Amino acid sequence: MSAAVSQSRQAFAVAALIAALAGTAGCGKGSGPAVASSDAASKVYVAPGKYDDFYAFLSGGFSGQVSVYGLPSGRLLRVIPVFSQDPEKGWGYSEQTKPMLNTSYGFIPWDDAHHPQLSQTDGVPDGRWLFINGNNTPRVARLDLAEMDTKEILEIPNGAGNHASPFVTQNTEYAVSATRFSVPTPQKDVPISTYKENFTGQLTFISVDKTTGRMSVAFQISMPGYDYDLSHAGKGPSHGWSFFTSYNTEQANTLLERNASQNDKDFVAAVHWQEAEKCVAAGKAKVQPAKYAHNWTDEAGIAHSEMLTSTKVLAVKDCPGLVYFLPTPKSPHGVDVDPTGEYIVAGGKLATVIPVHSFTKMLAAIQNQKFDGEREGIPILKYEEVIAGEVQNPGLGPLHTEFDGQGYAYTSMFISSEIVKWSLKDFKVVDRIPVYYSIGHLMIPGGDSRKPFGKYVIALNKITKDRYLPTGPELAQSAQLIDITGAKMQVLLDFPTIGEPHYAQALPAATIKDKQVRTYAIADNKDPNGVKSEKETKVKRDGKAVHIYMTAIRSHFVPDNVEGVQLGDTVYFHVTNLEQDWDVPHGFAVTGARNSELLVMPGQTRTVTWVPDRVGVFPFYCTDFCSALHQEMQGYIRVSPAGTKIQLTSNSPQ
Ligand code: RUQ
Ligand code: CUA
Repeated sequence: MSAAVSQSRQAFAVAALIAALAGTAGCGKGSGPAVASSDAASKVYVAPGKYDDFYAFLSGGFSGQVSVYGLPSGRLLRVIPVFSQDPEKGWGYSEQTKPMLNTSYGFIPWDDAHHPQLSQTDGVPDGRWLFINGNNTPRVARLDLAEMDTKEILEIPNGAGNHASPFVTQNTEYAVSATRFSVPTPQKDVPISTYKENFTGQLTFISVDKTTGRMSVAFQISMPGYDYDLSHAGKGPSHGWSFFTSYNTEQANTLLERNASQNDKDFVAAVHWQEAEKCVAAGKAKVQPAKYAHNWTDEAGIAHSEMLTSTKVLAVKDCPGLVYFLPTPKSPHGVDVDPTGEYIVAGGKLATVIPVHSFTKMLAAIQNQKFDGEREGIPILKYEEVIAGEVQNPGLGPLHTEFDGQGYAYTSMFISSEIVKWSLKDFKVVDRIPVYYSIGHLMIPGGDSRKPFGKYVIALNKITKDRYLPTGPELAQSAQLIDITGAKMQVLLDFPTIGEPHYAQALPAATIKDKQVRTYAIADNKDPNGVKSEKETKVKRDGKAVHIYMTAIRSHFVPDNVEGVQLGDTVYFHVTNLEQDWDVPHGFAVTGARNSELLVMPGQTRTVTWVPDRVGVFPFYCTDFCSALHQEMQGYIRVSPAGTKIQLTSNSPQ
């Protein structure tokens, strides 16, 4: 099919699509129940006491967290707090974790977490780290998969809406970030109507230390003021490149639903980051002032925050060969690279076909200068020269594509609420299955890597109308587990998710199951406020600050009686959990604390701050049912009037 024909077909369909998008697109239209077949139950049944085959990491969207599920059972195993304070675990409430949520805007207790990305070695998930982006106040977090804990959060300078992130390169050389919302860079006070003159986009490459995982902003690329939406890195032959979708190449600054849907094609930006490395090494990047926070947790489990002050910015004009635009219909969203690294698949929200670009053809087109003009110094490659093919009549509203490693691609269709399976050989649709409803992302374990593990695809659905018992005005988002081992896809299971699951990642359980940390060695506890035994516990006054160095072990605190605190004091409970047994955290809470509990892992120290506001004797207790005498795990703290003669004392052995 010629590009011209495909274009006119698109033009016809687009008006209808915009109308459909504005309405109640695809939701609960009663397209018939999805009935799982009779053997579905046995395929997802994991007998009590047995483990699942896969760990799946789902983003929590506007919950700001990551949730861990077992597949195929769909059992929720854990919620890992990342960008949002989590009172269940004291995350962002304890003194040791608060600095993790620091930003150049101050302490921010929430973000919108979209795309988990497993670290990769040679293009295969290696089970070391999980990265995830914060969309609102641009940040990228790194989680350690042996502890299932957030270890680092890096704010992205010059950013706004960090959506195309963190999408790692083949050996986790970089995690990327891009501005979904172009903004004046550096920020300045200008009329919004000067968008075209004053607003720019930024692509950011964050280097990841091979051994420690430590992130730092390596360089940024200043781009035309479009909206950069999603990304994936090249792999195999296309290693060295990263691809970013853009929309609003119209550069509208108002009513984008119409004004940014004018152009027939927007762009996939192909960025040759290996070229950028050379340009940066040759001193072609400009050092610009920028203020952004870098937060990390040290070996002692204590978070630190530093404010960084500059970034290296590369202008496209100073680095020829750095970026090319691949014309792509129409307001593309996802961009996904197949396991061989040859095909670059974009999901045009308003497109009627799925365009598949060829990396080989792209290189040839660059070589032979098959350009269709340029935008702000970036050559636009001719569509016909780079396109490998178009998937015809795929459905409505293609968003994201994953791969099974068997030569097939699976694309989510938001508007027509379905997953479409098509062949990478001839780009023909071979199967489709309805999902309930309005699917965003989809995920095959390893499905964006060089070696998909296959077996299942999970539909990550936005709307669940009529699928679950109703729960007031809002219903849980949902995931649907679909078997992809046969010729026909088969729905196996629905399970509700926490927050909005945008993207997800999964890997075989064996990769990380045996690496799980069970306890922290008490002998290695390096928290300056930790103690290693009950003998070391004590209370200490330092002006108006009262420090209680306390231990917890089944089933008591030491000390458990403290007197001599007075109104006006700030009390720090430094609680060390002396247990050296797996799965025995202790909790800690005190009456009237304007704070959360602490949940202290074996061998760890956590500190909660308490400012008493009245005289009396107040209980504290363990919040995590730890033993037969858990209910006895309690104590008292006495608060006297300001200026009392009562000395600070406790019943600790010292
Ligand atoms: S984006 S579907 Cu971040 Cu597609 Cu959610
Ligand atoms: Cu310790 Cu309950």
